[in-house]
Amino acid sequence: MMFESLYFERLGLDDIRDKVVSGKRLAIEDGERLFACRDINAVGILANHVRRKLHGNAAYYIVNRHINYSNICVNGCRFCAFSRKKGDPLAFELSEEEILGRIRSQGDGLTEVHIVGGCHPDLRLAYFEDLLQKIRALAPKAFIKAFTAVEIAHFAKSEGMSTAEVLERLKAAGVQMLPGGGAEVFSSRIRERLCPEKLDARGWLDVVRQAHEIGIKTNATMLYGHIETVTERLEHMAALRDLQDGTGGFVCFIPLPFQPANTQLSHIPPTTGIDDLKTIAVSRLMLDNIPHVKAYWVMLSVKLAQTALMYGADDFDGTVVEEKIGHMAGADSQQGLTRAEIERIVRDANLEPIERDSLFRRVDGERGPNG
Ligand code: V47
Ligand code: SF4
Repeated sequence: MMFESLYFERLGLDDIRDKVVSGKRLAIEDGERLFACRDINAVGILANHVRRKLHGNAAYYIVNRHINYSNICVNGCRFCAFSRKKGDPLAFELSEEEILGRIRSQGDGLTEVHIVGGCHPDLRLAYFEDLLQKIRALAPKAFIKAFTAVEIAHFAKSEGMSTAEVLERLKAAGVQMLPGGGAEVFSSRIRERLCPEKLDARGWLDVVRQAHEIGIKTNATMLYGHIETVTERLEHMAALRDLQDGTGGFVCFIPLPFQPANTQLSHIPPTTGIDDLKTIAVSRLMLDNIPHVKAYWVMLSVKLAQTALMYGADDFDGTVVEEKIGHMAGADSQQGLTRAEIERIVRDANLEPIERDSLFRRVDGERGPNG
């Protein structure tokens, strides 16, 4: 049996195997050794063991729709192909009617709306409060997951308010959860080089902590595959794990492979499948207190995301419908998947597709236009 200690002993990973089997926390140095291991299946077996212990045969997905309200952004992150300055021919800003129309077109079966945009120089908090109330009225059953910690900090700055106050206002207007974007890699070395204008690591973690403290759960991402080291990836995971020990507010971790096309880093080659699988697997093993790891098919490709369900991931994200951030940077996945397509992909991995809501509670799906 592959899980026998001899196999791991030969790879010099028997102590890590023992820690994983007995549920002991892995150190950054353990993560470095897993990344250095040349046998992807050994790392995958360990991650799959944890994944199965937590979630059995289930693989989760959600009927959701992404809405990027605007790509106008005051920041200029070097890894971003999505953002534009105001006045640029490729800048866009959806009108309120366009946003509501996108939600209306999904019908009743929509479980989640995922709303994010750039740090827009003039859209005010009151505009979003009004928009959220209209979305709530239009789709009362849909969970509203909106605005990354970076957008929250941007609203606070432009309104002259504290981030805690912005979070309270948005919560009152209908925001139920924050997506995990904007975390990138916490290393200040990386942030200074790639996104110096963006909210720093401490700021990101503070906003997320405040959200957790007022009962708003969040996700957390990690953008990898550019100029970061493996240790910087692991330090990023350790910072999330530390915060999670205190708040318990993270629902899902999402490793995002960097898509280089049309960015200022287009000379960097895309990640390889082995690095993607290893990153998913090591995330599952390091983040012992975050319940879910997402294989985000938009960035990973549908085929690799399916494979990742065997390497530690338990969530396939969702129907998505329309996606700009990855696709403007060259992601060659389709725009959306139907419920039937996701179920076929999951079943073909010998797993049971479970439709979930944003907090991973089971949904007994009514068939909407996506299904
Ligand atoms: O914050 C920007 C990243 C994020 C690129 O919480 C890029 O459920 C790859 O956060 N290549 C947005 N990534 C996506 C995101 C997300 C997606 C799906 C689900 C959830 C969730 C969150 O995309 C940004 C940034 O970190 N990003 N440019 C790029 N070229
Ligand atoms: Fe703006 Fe976000 Fe793109 Fe950075 S990643 S430039 S903050 S839209």
